[in-house]
Amino acid sequence: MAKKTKPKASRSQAKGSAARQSARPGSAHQRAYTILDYRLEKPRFDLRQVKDGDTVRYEVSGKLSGPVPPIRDSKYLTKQQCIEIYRWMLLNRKMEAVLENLYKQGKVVGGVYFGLGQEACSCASAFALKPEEWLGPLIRNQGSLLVRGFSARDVMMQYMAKAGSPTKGRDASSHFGDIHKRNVVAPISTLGDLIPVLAGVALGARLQEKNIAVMTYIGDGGQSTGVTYEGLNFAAVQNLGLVLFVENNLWGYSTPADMQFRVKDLAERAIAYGIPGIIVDGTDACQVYDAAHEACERARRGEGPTLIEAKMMRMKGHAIHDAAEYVPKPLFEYWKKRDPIVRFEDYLVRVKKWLTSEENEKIVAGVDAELDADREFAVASPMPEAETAAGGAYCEGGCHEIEPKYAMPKFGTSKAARLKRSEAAVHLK
Ligand SMILES: Cc1ncc(C[n+]2csc(CCOP(=O)(O)OP(=O)(O)O)c2C)c(N)n1
Ligand SMILES: [Mg+2]
Repeated sequence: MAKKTKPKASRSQAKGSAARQSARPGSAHQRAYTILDYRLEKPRFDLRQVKDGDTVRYEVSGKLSGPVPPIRDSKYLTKQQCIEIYRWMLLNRKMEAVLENLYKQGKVVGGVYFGLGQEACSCASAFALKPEEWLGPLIRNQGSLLVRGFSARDVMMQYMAKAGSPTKGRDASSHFGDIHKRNVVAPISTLGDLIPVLAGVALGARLQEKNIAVMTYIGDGGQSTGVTYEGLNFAAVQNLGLVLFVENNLWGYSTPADMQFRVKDLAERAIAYGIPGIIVDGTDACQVYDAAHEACERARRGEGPTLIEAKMMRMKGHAIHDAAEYVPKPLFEYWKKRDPIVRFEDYLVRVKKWLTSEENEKIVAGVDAELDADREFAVASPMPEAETAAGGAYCEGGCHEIEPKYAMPKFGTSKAARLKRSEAAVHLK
């Protein structure tokens, strides 16, 4: 006789009972996790995909008319530092306007990428790093490059593939860094790949008994890649000082964020890695800085990685060729009112009175003058000589010497150091 087995619960029944268990308030089966949310406003709208004949379009509904939130006072930034970040943001935006013009004049080789609306995220995040720490920017983080010491001239010459550009005309967009002076890892186009690389930089520093902060970025689209998981998980289990900004700008090419993930906020993903997750308004430089600073301080204390989700909107298309027609107009109107530079200017001039109108005008004029000089220099500078075309793409004996910055672990003989050594042996097995 066949043995009678208890019928298994169907998938939906099992799901239902688990849901009931976790829904019981105060139940021992319920766990709570904390996601810090620094925002002063939580946008509430939904995007719907609507079929329109043979094509699809997106419609937005929800609360799009609320008042614009104020800038949140920073817990750490001084008046002077706020003004400095504001200037970087202006330079970032105005430099991109120059790039757009250079493209339209046919002077750019290839496309141009913009971080319009994301200047606070790029500039205030990179501002939290110390010079000896490391940054791995993405294509939209041209503001981060400026903060790390590249000039607008470098960026312009790079887009125009000039002989004097950071890659000497070998690349015509963002694939440049500086491993000698500015500690910038060149962006890698395969999305997510910078994360394990930056984790590796932090690991290298730890082998030198240094806890440093390393920072990189990933978009709302790119965060779905496998290597994002692998890199961040590696950083988490190794307790590496990675500060990962998830730039949720609502679009990945023409795919809305709602079609990229099912969690409410991407910061929730931090829970699965066992690391802190924080949400900031990516259009508020003070919030971005404070979250970045706290994450860098954790990193410097050897407490491991932090995931910071910065919410904002990509205010242009993916690149210059993309008019972003698929973005519903009310979304642009909503985010335009939350412009990071206009609001920061208002905060510095009218709310805090840290800048007079005259001082502000002087800053703007200074940025314009710097960009005029850089544009003139970049446009007038030569293209690479044709006969050099074959060189420099690969390392040819000495053309491109990479000196190791990090040597073998320098462990001392103290008990604490011996402990560290045995810990490292376990970590590195
Ligand atoms: C692994 C990988 N898949 C696809 C691409 C092609 N690609 C380049 S940018 C992009 C969209 C990225 O969107 P998101 O991560 O949200 O960044 P955003 O452009 O909004 O800053 C895609 C799919 C890529 N570069 N790498
Ligand atoms: Mg995106």
